[in-house]
Amino acid sequence: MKVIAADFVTTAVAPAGWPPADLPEIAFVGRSNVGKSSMLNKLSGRKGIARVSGTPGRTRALNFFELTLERAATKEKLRFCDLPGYGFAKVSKAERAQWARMIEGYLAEREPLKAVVVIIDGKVGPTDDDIEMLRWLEATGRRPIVVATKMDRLPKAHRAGRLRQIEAQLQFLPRTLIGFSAEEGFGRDDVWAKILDAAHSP
Ligand SMILES: Nc1nc2c(ncn2[C@@H]2O[C@H](COP(=O)(O)OP(=O)(O)OP(=O)(O)O)[C@@H](O)[C@H]2O)c(=O)[nH]1
Ligand SMILES: [Mg+2]
Repeated sequence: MKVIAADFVTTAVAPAGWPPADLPEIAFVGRSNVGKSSMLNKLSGRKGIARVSGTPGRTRALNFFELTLERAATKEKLRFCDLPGYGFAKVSKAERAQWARMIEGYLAEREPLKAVVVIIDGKVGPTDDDIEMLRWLEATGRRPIVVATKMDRLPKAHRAGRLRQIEAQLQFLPRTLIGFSAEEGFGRDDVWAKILDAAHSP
């Protein structure tokens, strides 16, 4: 599978700004600064398509990207949505509530949304916010693809054990956890396999 094109489409703060519902869509959610934009860049094979910030809480709107893939000589398109990070402490309660409305509104209502990639920090492990998000997705019937990122921050010999440990913490989810690193590039094929699986499901 090759990504032959990846382009930023639009930014939206309200449903009126969402692109037309004409392509399978995959959303990326996670704690602020967890590495959502970096993962999106890595999956796209484009360095700067989604902005990577050193300042947590920079992405404050929904950002949509369109990708064209080539597999076995056939082309297909899908769309990614990079969501604002949750759990960022340095914002007012009102602002946080507004973010929650924007994110939950999209996740609950977006018709072509096929899967939600929930990104967890592999070193930190699942936070209360992560668990709340996963339970909320289960309750709304959305399919989560759970990925532990920044795995490069752990010594190689500890990585597999750490993944099993996080899986045990997420026992309420009947899913396998994927280990990922935007820095080292591993996990990319596993995440893509899950994304394509979801994109092709009815
Ligand atoms: N070591 C390491 N650092 C990473 C990895 N992924 C992201 N980072 C770093 O983590 C920081 C945040 O990355 P972003 O991709 O901007 O995170 P985000 O979740 O999009 O952040 P917000 O949009 O602000 O919520 C940056 O300094 C990245 O370089 C990774 O796999 N390994
Ligand atoms: Mg971001």
